Amino acid sequence: MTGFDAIIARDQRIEPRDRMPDAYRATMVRQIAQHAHSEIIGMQPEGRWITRAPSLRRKAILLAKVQDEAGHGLYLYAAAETLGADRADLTAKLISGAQKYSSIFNYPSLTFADVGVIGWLVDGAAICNQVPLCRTSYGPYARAMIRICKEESFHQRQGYELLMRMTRGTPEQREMVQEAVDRWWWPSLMMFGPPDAESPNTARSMAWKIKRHTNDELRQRFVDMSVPQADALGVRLPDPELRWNEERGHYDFGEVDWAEFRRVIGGEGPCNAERIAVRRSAHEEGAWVREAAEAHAAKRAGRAA
Ligand code: BYC
Repeated sequence: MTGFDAIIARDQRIEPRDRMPDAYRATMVRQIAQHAHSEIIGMQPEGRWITRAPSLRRKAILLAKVQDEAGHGLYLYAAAETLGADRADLTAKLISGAQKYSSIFNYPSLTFADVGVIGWLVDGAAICNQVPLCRTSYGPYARAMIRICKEESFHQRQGYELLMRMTRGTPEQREMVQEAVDRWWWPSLMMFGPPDAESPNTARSMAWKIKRHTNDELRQRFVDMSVPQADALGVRLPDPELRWNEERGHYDFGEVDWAEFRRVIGGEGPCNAERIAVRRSAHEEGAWVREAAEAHAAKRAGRAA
């Protein structure tokens, strides 16, 4: 065994100059681009709360978090470029709907409690999914994920800390948290992707060590992790079938509404059109910045020559 297969078998990393099957390259570009797009679109639901955060401290924390997400998007676009992808082309594919981003960001953030619940559940699910990606087989993606995961843990803790404050506050604040948990729980479970039996990419991505666990394995890990956290907060997870299964050593949980998942990734979620419209207008209104940066780079290159 030589080349690509040997590197994978030895559990080493594939680097940009290594030979790799075209399908591996295409899968990596698809996953990294979707991931980058998710970070960028993911700035929107929370970003709208920056001006309305209830204190200077909460504003500063939220601003830092949303800025981190922009940074994650940029590391990931840079990782996709090492595979030959073109950043402008990736942005065009996001805006035209040719490439996906995570389903979760097509749900609205209706109250300030959503900021806490997004941190706790959405970033919690993201960490569960992304920690194993620190050992993914493509080197630049794995290295980007190490830094991203460190920042994601800060995001998750800020969400949990906000919820601890709110659940120890007034009855109205506790109700607001519960209502947000009711809305975000099921969409958070959808973040792990379709059930294994309906996941066209899992088997091959596991063989190539891009994915280290299946969608269902990670979803179960997230449920097991979240139940004690919900108890500690004093909130109820909106699933009547949720109960500890002594034999399996895991929590059993109800069936995700997969028809809703398919609708949301098919473009019919509550906020798909708005998310893309905002991204499109930011891109168009930012054209002068890109042109100015290019003119500046050309001038410096001219001077250096
Ligand atoms: N939403 O065969 P499957 C964040 C697609 S950012 C939309 O199982 P795979 C954060 C899937 O891509 C969170 N699409 O695919 C940011 C595939 O598409 P194609 C983003 C989904 O790739 C800001 C098709 O359905 N995280 O954390 O083996 C603030 C079939 O699925 C979804 C990442 O991107 C979904 N939920 O596994 C806060 C992590 N699920 O082939 C937080 C990296 C599936 O039709 N990605 N699809 O184009 C992954 O780990 C894997 O790509 C997935 C899916 C587990 C998501």
